[in-house]
Amino acid sequence: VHLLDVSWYTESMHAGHPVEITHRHKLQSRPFTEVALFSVSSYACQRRTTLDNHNSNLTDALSLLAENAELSNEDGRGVAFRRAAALLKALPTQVISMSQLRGLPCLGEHSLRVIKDVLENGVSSEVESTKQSKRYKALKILTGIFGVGAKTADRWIREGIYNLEQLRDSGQTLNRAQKAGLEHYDDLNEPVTKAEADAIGEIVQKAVNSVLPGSEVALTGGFRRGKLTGHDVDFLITHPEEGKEVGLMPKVVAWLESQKTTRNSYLESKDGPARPASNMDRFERCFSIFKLTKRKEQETASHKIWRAVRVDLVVSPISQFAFAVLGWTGSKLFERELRRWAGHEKNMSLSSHALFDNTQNKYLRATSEEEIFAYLGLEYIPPSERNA
Ligand code: DCT
Ligand code: MG
Repeated sequence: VHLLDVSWYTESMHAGHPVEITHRHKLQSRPFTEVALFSVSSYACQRRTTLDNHNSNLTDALSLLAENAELSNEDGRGVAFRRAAALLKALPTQVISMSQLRGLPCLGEHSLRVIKDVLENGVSSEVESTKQSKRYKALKILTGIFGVGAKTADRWIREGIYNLEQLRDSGQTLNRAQKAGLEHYDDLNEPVTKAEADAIGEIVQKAVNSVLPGSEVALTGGFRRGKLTGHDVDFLITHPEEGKEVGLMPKVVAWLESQKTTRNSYLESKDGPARPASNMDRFERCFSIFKLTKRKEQETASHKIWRAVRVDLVVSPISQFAFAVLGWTGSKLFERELRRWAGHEKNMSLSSHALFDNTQNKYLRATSEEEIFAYLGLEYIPPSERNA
């Protein structure tokens, strides 16, 4: 495995930010029982959430219900479950009794019901019935296709399509991304490892250096937060001289495509699935499928010597780079909470491009994530503690 030469990234990951225990954790001793009480901030961006989750039995249940809500276009419900799960991820110990949760924020009635069920019965009946439901199973299978979102999957289900075989037989017209998604279905649903992410990082670095020397590549997304696997690999590209990055993406894509006969990669999709709404769509962004050569020991019985991996490339001008790094590092909930904090508590608007102070009526410039947290009046949270 080759290591990526992205020194600024390594620096910011190892800059020695102290890991503080922010959750005051009291143990109340009573006869025969010990109940831990927690005090936790209500915004996820005020908390330190590592990958060390002591309540995965509860967070798995809530995350599944969140996913089901999101796939059913019930975003409000989805966020409520996500917030509840994120709060539990930030607790320093395992919850064993409902009484420990008294007074905690983010836990709505519905989430508390699910938690109670899991604590008392080991599983949540709602989660179990959701998992078994024909609709949920179909939504999972169909949205597992690159380029297929909840809306498309829902339409197909209403037309009686519940699995890949039925989709193939249905004669539905698929766009280019969806065709690729179907073709590489198994590969793309296989988690990407850190080693594979690093190997892809090297390819991206090479591509970028070839078309514009001096450009910088930063790993973002889950891998920057220290995750060991992901559903894709996210990169942010910039150049230290403002303006040099203009038009960079098509050149990088062309370079990657030109290498298709070599060991590395070809870009399957330049435009990918529907562009995301919201503040994410102004970047030069590229969803792609890389063809990653497997190492000898990874070759399977099928003797396939490569696998498909989803890669997300974003180009940012250097003046916006700190905001882009912050915005693309995630987690999704952490980002959502940062924007909510900015708006509700600070009268500011945060995006992956900029921070606007509505009170002073001006943009606030920043060259580091630390500065942005400072503007927002938040304690700096390093990437490894943004796993909300
Ligand atoms: N992002 C966001 N809001 C979205 C989508 C993405 O803020 N609706 C940001 C945060 C994470 C980053 O973009 C990359 O997105 P994903 O790859 O979907 O997330 P991830 O944390 O990298 O998850 P995974 O490890 O599964 O790739
Ligand atoms: Mg990712």
